[in-house]
Amino acid sequence: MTDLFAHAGIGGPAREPIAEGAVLLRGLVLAKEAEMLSALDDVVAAAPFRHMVTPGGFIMSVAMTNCGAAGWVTDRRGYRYQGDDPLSGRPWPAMPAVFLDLAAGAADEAGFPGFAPDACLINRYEPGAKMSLHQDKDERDFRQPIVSVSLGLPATFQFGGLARSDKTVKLALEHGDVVVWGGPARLAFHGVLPLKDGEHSLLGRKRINLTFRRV
Ligand code: MD3
Ligand code: FE
Repeated sequence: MTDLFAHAGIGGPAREPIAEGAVLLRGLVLAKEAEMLSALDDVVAAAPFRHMVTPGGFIMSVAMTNCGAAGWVTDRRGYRYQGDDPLSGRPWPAMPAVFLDLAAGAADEAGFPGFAPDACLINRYEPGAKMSLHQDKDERDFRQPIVSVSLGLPATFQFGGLARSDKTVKLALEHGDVVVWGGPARLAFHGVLPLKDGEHSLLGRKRINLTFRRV
């Protein structure tokens, strides 16, 4: 089927290849925006954002929480996934169905049918917050993609290669964008430049990023 009319909803969302294994689905969230934001409010009410500490003792500028059977955490002991929220000692909030559907649908669209994420890391950027270049390798099976969802203020995302020293390309990620990172892109170094101040009509002075993982 042709993709010429993708923006009209014929043939599915517009797929933009970013790199081998990485596909940008611009605006994919917009149709479910209200439902997504309402589900996000529920998760954050049960498991608030917090600034975690790296094993090296630095406080992260990005505030984080999680939903799903497992959540990503860092403290002086290291990085890991765990079933309980260390703040409350209770399980992370369940993954909302609207999150699961969006992530599975995006992965399917990008050529990864049957993606069933069991963790969703939720990152909150306020002006100046950044994420240094890193790889996501705390998961067991790198054949599983990661699906990322951007909401709120736009950010400049950096995407490199399999070595930290490989050259990086910059990409603007905007409200509603979804990216599926699989295949050779799965272990690529990536990061986010310091968030520029601004005002988003729905989210105010912040950016929220959701990453769906099979851990
Ligand atoms: C490429 N988050 O949570 S999303 C992270 O915008 C993370 O908050 C960034 O990197 C953010 O780990 C970037 C895009 C992204 C997420 C995971 C990836 C790109 C990726 C995993 C592998 C390769
Ligand atoms: Fe990452």
